[in-house]
Amino acid sequence: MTVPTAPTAPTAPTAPTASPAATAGPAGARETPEAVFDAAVAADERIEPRDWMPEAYRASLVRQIAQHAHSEIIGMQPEANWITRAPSLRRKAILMAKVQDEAGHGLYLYSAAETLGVSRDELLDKLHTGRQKYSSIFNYPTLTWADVGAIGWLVDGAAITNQVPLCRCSYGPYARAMVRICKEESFHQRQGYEALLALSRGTPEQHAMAQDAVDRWWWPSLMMFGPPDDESSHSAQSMAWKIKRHSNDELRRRFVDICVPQAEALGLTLPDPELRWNEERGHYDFGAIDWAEFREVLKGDGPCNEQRITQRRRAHEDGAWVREAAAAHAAKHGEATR
Ligand code: BYC
Repeated sequence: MTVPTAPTAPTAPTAPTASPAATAGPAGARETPEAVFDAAVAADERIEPRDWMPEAYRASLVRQIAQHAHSEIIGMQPEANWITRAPSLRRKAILMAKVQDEAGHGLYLYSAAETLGVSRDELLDKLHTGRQKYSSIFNYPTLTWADVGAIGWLVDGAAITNQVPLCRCSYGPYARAMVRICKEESFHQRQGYEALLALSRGTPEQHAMAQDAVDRWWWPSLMMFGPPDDESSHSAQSMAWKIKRHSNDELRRRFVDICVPQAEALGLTLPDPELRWNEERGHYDFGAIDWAEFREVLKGDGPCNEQRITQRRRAHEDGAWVREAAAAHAAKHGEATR
């Protein structure tokens, strides 16, 4: 049986950049920077760091990119929990590579945010003091080895569905970072699927372990796409600016449609008795999401919120000497080459 294909990342679009503060319009009339920005967005051109941009556009990008970067580095924790207990050398090597990839994604994204005039230190401080969010999904525990497979299949699968359109985001540095991230996420999704398939086809105990993991990760994965469209405060503006290309509900529907046949191929059941194909809509109908649970997790009251942020602060403190050593080395190197 072939492993169902994960959505693949498109190659990097090569749209021209928005012209910096061009002032002459077609009839020679002077154009405001805002008009130049609006025209670039309308023409699907890229906005680059030195281009004029509305302050609200900049702030919204910082908010989204920072939340995204924080999710990548906090997301290392639930999976790292299983590195020392991976069932074979092969599984351990794959998992270590995956967790390292997530750190890399964090780095690309913090770098993209820095092009908007914020520093990484400032963003990390906001994460550590609860002033910026990270994805709700990482506040759930990884109780068994099968959770590593379920995260790869469902969490990385949801991430790809959400992030492939971000490769076409109007802000150049974010869009370009997403191209590479999506390629790596596709590999992560495949490894999760393959690990779950091995369990599903294993002993009855292994099959039950895979099913239990899917039962626990399915609904939180659907919450990753954010609140329903009528409660999404940022969607309309972000879509007008072409930061987001699709609404939260649209991407969630797309993800469900992708997962149903994959679950069938895995021999596992998605924990939703209301899941059925709707011929008229051309999509699967699915049951109601527990938005009260989502709000609790966002408020900080999910099963692992406290553990995740405590561990993150500790890792940051433990890494202080590395940052100091790197800064000292850079200063010395700078002096030597002056
Ligand atoms: N969790 O108006 P809305 C990964 C917040 S990394 C927490 O719809 P927007 C991976 C939202 O921020 C996965 N908070 O917002 C890593 C906003 O709050 P603020 C992360 C959420 O921005 C390692 C408020 O709710 N992916 O996959 O239009 C290993 C209202 O929401 C969540 C990204 O970050 C949530 N689930 O849409 C494996 C992708 N949902 O800021 C895998 C980039 C919403 O007003 N981000 N909120 O305080 C996005 O695409 C969009 O920001 C979202 C939300 C779709 C997430």
